[in-house]
Amino acid sequence: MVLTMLLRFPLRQMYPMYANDLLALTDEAPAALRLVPVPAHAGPKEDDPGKGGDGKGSTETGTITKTRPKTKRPNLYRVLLLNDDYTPMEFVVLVLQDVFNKSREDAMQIMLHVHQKGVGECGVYPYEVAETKVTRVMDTARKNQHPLQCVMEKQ
Ligand code: TYC
Repeated sequence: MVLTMLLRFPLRQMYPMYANDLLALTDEAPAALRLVPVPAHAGPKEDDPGKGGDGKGSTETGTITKTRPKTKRPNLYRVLLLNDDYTPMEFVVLVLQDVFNKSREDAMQIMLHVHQKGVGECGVYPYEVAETKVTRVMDTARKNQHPLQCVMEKQ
């Protein structure tokens, strides 16, 4: 009710074009206009002396809440292995097991797919995880003098 009074004057006079929006914030709004239903227990208790609980509702308050989940899904990136003619198959399988936590069987399948098709997906990750995996593959390939290439692309 306090809010209602505040909103009635002078805001409503100052912003007549927002009259319905202002009304929607109050507990006097028709149900269809209300942003948030004011719970029955939000007002003063009838037997609460000193708080204006005189039944006239002079200090009636309501909590206006509008919860909106702020979770954002991260952009995802595919990490891809490229085929070449020189990197040993066994090395690729070990990299897939070590960097991408693949089972021996899955690693073998991915390696053969890349060997036959030219490119294959090792996994899909948020940006920084994907970047770290690409770096690990490239570093270990270079240290072992293999030309194996690993790239990431936005999904
Ligand atoms: N083509 C390689 C060979 O025949 C094997 C290989 C597989 C290399 C996958 C790279 O990403 C790769 N030794």
